[in-house]
Amino acid sequence: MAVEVCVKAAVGAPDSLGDYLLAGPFSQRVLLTLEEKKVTYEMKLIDLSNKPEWFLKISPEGKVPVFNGGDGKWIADSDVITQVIEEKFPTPSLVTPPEYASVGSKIFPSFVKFLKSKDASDGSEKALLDELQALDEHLKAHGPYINGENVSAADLSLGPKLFHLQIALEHFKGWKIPENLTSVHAYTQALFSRESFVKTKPTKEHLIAGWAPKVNA
Ligand SMILES: N[C@@H](CCC(=O)N[C@@H](CS)C(=O)NCC(=O)O)C(=O)O
Repeated sequence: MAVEVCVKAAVGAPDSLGDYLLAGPFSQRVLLTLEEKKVTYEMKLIDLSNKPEWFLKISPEGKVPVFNGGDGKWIADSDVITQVIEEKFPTPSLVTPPEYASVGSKIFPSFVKFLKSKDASDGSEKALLDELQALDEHLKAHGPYINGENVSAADLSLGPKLFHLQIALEHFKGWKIPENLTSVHAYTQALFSRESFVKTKPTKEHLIAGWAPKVNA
C-alpha cells in the first residue's frame, strides 16, 4: 500500500486538486519531511469546512494532517507523524538534538496572538519580537539552520510557520520582521528556497484567504 497523507485544502478551492491548493503549516511540515527524505506519497486534500465521511473515519477528531505509512494505520498530529516518518525512513536523518528541538516553538502562538490582536498596547507585538530575537541569537551562534549546516526536523516545523507569519502579518498589519534580525532573514530565505519548500508551499492568496476569517473574527 502507498504512503498517504491527508492535508488541509485551501479555502475556496476544495474541489480542484494540485499542490498549489495546499494550506496549513502542520500539513506542509509533514509533506516537507517526506520530500526531504524523497519518499513517494499520495496526497489527499481535505476541505475542512465540509469533511467527508471517509475522512472522519480515519481522523475521528476531524484534524489534518493524518498520515498512513503504507500499513493502513492512520496517525494524527504532526509531532507524532514526523517521528513515525523518521523511524520508517531514517535516511537522511532529520533528527534535531533534544537541546535544540524547541528552538522557535513559541513563535507560532505569539504570531497568532499578535495577528488577532486589536489592542496595540497588549504586549503581543513585543512578545513576538522577543521570540524572533531569541531565534536570531540562536541562529547567529549555531546556524545557518537550527542544528547547524544541515536542515532538521525543527526547521521543517518552524519554516511553514514563519512563512505564514511573514505573509499574514504583512498583509493584515503591514508588519515585517525587523531588518536587524539578519540571521532570521537569511534563515527564511534559505528554507523558503529549498526545492521541498517551493513544491509544498501554499500560494499567498490561499494563505491570506485561510487567515482572513480568524483575523476578522
Ligand atoms: N497539533 C496538531 C494540529 C493540527 C491542526 O490544528 N490542524 C487544524 C488545521 S491547521 C485542523 O485540522 N483543524 C480542524 C478544523 O479546522 O476543523 C498537529 O501538529 O498536527
